[in-house]
Amino acid sequence: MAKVLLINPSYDASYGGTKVKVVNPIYPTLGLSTIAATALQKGHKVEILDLSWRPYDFELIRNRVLQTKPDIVGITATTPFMNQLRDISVLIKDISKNILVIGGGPHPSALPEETLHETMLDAVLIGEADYSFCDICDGYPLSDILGIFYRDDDQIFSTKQRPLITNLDELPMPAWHLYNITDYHKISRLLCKRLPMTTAEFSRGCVYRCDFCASKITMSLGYRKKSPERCAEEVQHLYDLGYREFMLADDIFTSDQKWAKQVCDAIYRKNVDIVWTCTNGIRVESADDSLFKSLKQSKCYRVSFGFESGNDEVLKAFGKGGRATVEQARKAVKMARDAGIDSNGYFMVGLSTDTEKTMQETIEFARTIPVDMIKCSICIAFPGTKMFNDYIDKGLVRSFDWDEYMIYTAKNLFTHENLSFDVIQRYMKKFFIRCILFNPSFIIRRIIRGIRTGEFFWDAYYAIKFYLLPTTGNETKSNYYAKERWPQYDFKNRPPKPAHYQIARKSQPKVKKKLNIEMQR
Ligand code: B12
Ligand code: SF4
Repeated sequence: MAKVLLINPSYDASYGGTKVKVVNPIYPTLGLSTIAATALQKGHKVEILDLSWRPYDFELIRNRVLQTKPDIVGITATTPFMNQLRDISVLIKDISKNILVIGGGPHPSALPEETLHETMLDAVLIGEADYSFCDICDGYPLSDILGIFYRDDDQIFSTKQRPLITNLDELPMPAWHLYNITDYHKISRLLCKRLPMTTAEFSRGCVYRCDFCASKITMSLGYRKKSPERCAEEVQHLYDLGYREFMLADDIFTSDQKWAKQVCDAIYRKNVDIVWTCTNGIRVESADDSLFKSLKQSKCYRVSFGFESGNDEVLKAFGKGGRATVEQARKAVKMARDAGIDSNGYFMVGLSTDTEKTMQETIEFARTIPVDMIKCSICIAFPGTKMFNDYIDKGLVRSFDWDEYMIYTAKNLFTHENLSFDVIQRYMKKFFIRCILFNPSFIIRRIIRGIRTGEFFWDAYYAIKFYLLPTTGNETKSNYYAKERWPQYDFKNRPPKPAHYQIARKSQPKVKKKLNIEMQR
C-alpha cells in the first residue's frame, strides 16, 4: 500500500495585503479530498497538508515529508500557486529522488507539458483525476494510466484522455476527515455564518464557454450531476464530521432547475442543522422564484451571481450574452431578495472587449444593483481559458512568471487590446470607491442587514479593515526554497498550446515504467 502526502499551496501571496483579504477563503480544498477518497478506498494511507491559511513555509513542508515518509507526494495548483508547486517539487526531490511527485488541478491540466518542463514532477494528471490518481497509488506503470503526461528520462509522454466519470454517485464521499477541522475557524465571517465551514460539490462541469473561464480544463464541457439523495447524504456526512456550513463549488448548480429543486428538497428532508451558500457565481437567467424558495428552505442563505459586466455587448462578446443580460440580472437579484436569500455579485474589469466606457457602465450598474455583497476583480487571462489562448496567438501575453498572475496585484501580464493595465487598475479602484466605500445605498442596506442578522459588529470590524487596506498593488512575496534551481521553460520562444490539442497529437508511449524507480533528469 502506498503512503501519500497531498499538498495544497499557501494562498497568502494571492490575496496579499489587498482589500480582498477581508474575504480570504479558508476551507478544505475539495480537489484533494476527492482524490484522497478513492485512494483511501483502495487501502492506501493518505494525509493532506493544507498551507492555504498560512504563509508559504518550505521548512514546514520538509519536516512533514521527513515525518510522513511518503512514497507519493501530490500537489495541486491554480496558476498563482504554480511557483510554489515548482519549488515544492525541487524540495521533495532533494529529500529523496524515490518519492514520486505528481501534479494536478487547473494549471498543470491546462499546461501539462510545460508544467513538466518547469518542475521536477514525475507526472501531471489531467483534469478529473479521482481514478487516475488511484491508479498511481496502486502502482500501475505511468504509461498504462489514462489522462496523464509523464517524463521518462528527458522525454515527455502522454497517454490517451481518460473518459469522464459518468455516474458521480459511484465516487466515495470526499475525505473531508483528513483536514484538521479546527483549522477552519479562520475564515472571514463575511463569507460564512457558522464555523467550521467546508466545500462540497453536487455536480461537475458547465455547458457555457465564457472566454475568461478555465473550468472546462478540469471538468470538461457538459454537465454531470449526483443524485439528490447522494447530495443529501453528503450534507449529513459533513454535519456528522462537525462542519456547520458548506459552500457549493458547482459552476452552474441552478441551471437544471428541476434537479436543483430535488436536491434542495432532499436536503430539507434530511433536516440537518447545516447552512450553505452557492458561492461560485450562478447564472442570472437560471434564477427562478420557486427554486429560490426551495434553496431557502434547505438552509441556503446566499447565492452569488456572476454578473461580470454592466454592458450587454461585453457579456455577449465573452460568451455569456443571450439571456444573461443586465436586465435579467436585476430580476434575479429581486427574486433572491423576495425569497429572503442574500445575494453576492461578482464583477470584472478588463474583460476582453472592455473599454473605459463599458467599465464605467459596469461600475454604475454595480452601484445600483441591490446586492448584499460585491466583489470586483481584474480579468486575467489564466492558462486554460480561451482568452489566454487568444492572447498567446496574438502575442499579447507579456509574462509567464506565475507569481504575477495575482488578480489583485497584477501589473503587466498581457497587453489588453483596448486598455493599459494602469487604466484597468484605476477602474478597479474606482469600483471599490463608488460601489462600496462611497455608496450610501449599499452601506445602508448592509447596516440594516447587519442589525437584522446580528452580524453588525462583524461588518463594522471588516469595514475598518477593508477601508485601511489598499485596493491593488500591495504584493506579498513567497520566500522560496530553491528558486535558482527551478527548471525553466522557454515560453517566449515556445508559446504554450492548449492541453487538449497536445493530447490529440501525441503518439501513445511505448516505454513502461514502474512505481518508485529513480527519475533521471
Ligand atoms: C472552489 C474554487 C475555489 C476555491 C477553492 C480553490 C481550490 N483549489 O479548490 C477558492 C475560493 C479558494 C478559489 C480561489 C481561487 N480560484 Co478558484 N475555483 C474554484 C472552483 C469554482 C471549483 C473547484 C473545485 O473545488 N472543484 C471540485 C473539485 C473536485 O475539482 P478540482 O478542484 O478541479 O479537482 C479535480 C481535478 O482538478 C484533479 N486535481 C485537483 N488537484 C489535484 C492534485 C493532484 C496531485 C492530482 C493528481 C489531481 C488533482 O482531481 C480532482 C478530482 O477530479 C473552480 C472552477 C471549477 N469548476 O473547477 C475555480 C478555479 C479552480 N479557480 C480559479 C482561480 C483563477 C482561482 C483564483 C486564482 C482566483 C484568485 N483569487 O486569484 C483563486 C486561487 C486561490 C486563492 N485563494 O488565491 C480558476 C483556475 C484557473 C487556473 N488556470 O488556475 C478556476 C478553474 C475558475 C475558472 N472559472 O477559471 N477557487
Ligand atoms: S464562468 Fe461560469 S458559466 Fe461561464 S463558462 Fe465558466 S463556469 Fe460556465
